[in-house]
Amino acid sequence: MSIAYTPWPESFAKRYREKGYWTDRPLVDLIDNAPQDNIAVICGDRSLSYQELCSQSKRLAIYLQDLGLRTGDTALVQLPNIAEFYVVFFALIRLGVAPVNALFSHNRNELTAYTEQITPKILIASNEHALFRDSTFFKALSMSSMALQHVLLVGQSEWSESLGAILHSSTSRVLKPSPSAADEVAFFQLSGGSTGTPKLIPRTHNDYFFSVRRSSEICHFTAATRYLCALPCAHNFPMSSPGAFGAFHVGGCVVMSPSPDANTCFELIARHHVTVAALVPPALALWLQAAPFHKAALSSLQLMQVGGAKLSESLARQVPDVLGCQLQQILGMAEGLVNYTRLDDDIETIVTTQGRPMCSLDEVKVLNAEGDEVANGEVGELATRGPYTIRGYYNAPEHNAKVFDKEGFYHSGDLVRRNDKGYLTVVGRDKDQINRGGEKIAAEEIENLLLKHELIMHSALVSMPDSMMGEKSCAFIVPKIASHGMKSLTLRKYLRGLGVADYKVPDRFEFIDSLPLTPVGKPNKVALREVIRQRLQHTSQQNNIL
Ligand code: AMP
Ligand code: DBH
Repeated sequence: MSIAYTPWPESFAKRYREKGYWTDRPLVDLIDNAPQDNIAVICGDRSLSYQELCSQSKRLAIYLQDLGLRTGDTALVQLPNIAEFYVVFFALIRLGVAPVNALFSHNRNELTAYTEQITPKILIASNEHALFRDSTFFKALSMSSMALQHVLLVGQSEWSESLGAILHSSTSRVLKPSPSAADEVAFFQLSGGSTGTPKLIPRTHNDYFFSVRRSSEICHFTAATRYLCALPCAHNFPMSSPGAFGAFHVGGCVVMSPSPDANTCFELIARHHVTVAALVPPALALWLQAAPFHKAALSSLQLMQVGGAKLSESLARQVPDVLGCQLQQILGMAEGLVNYTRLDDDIETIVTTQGRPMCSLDEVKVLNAEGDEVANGEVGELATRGPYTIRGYYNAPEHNAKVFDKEGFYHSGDLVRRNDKGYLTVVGRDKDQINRGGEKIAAEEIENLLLKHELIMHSALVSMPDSMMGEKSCAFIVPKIASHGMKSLTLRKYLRGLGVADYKVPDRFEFIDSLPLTPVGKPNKVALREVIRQRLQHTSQQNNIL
């Protein structure tokens, strides 16, 4: 059984194969074909060679096969930045079991939503996460989703099998691999989304493998590359742009960091001679502040990749001097298209644009509100299709009809300007999403949860400017009764009680009597963003006076 997804039309698939972009190989070849004695992953005091990564993932695959997992099944995985993330990923890929890799910051709300969508047979998680300290949540999840019968945990646990014990057990059995076909779904990426339920992104072996290979080439990754994985390992950026997989493809080494914190990372860079790191802009800002005191520690660093949210030109300009390495900007999306500034681009291009598409068959249109293409230099919405950009979200026909046009272009909701050389600069957004320093929040998801509160009549979540994060979130609340006595603290507690990931809990609440509306009667978010901008400005002026 294969997993249903919206395929590329035959004529496109043919072209992608003819061009050599799609090679019909399973993703597990990334590690199976690497020089087996090279170090693949460094994680704390452990280092795993490719041979160990391959054999551990085979050992786990045998175990999972014995449990009854088969091609076309799905798995829910939530792991922190540890080597086991890759062991688990490739074990599942060997069997044709497609995982959703939830972020470690995700909580009950998100894991439940993913479970409902993919009905996984197994959960693989860590006892470091509060949800898995005991069996309560897993039991509830498996009660509501009957297919979910198995659980494996990293770390000691009294109520589940231990992943570590399986990986280090011996067996004389040989795995019968059964990966899904290369043009079938290998795994699901997560979308930052703009809708009530988070949408899943089906990625095939062919399309993902290509994006990894081409990215690795653009960024000049080699067996000498030592890539620091400091962003959440399940995110598309550190996974594939070129990320850990780009390093695996060329037999390079991935150094895991538990967080993007400057001190933690600087120590790892110095100890393991890291050559490439990838960050979101707020983390970069903290590195730039800390770096002058740690120049020697950073001497091996050659390339600093920044993406996920808009990088200010002023921060960008500091990178070469302060970090002593080259900057690369990346505009990517888990749906596919990834743009890179090239390593030999002039400095102005590198600091003022977010790059150009990675390959010649990436088709990009910049569209005005009427859907017509605008001239270079003018602002419009970025729409794209290509050899690694999906043609539809998983099982979401209604939403797909809105964001994919008849020609199969994905309308990203990003407002960009394209220059004559094809480089894109992000200037804004036309989607109901807050980009909190690279972490995306779908406004509708939080608004719907707030509306379940018995004292709330209307809610609207909008972005507000923040000097560190770029954007933070502000919830405007219209209470059902005027003398409501509601406090921000109560609503934060309420949302946490619903199991919402911390980064999605609004940074600020504003209580108002009614929401301003657009002519068609929707909440006027442009007006609300202006209200909060003015209030923040007023507060900061008052603080300056005081
Ligand atoms: P996601 O849907 O979570 O994969 O997020 C992809 C979105 O992140 C893009 O559509 C952009 O809105 C945003 N994004 C990614 N990289 C950049 C960047 N370098 N500058 C501005 N926005 C970015
Ligand atoms: O924000 C993103 O989703 C992103 C950023 C940079 C991404 O998916 C990527 C590179 O591949």
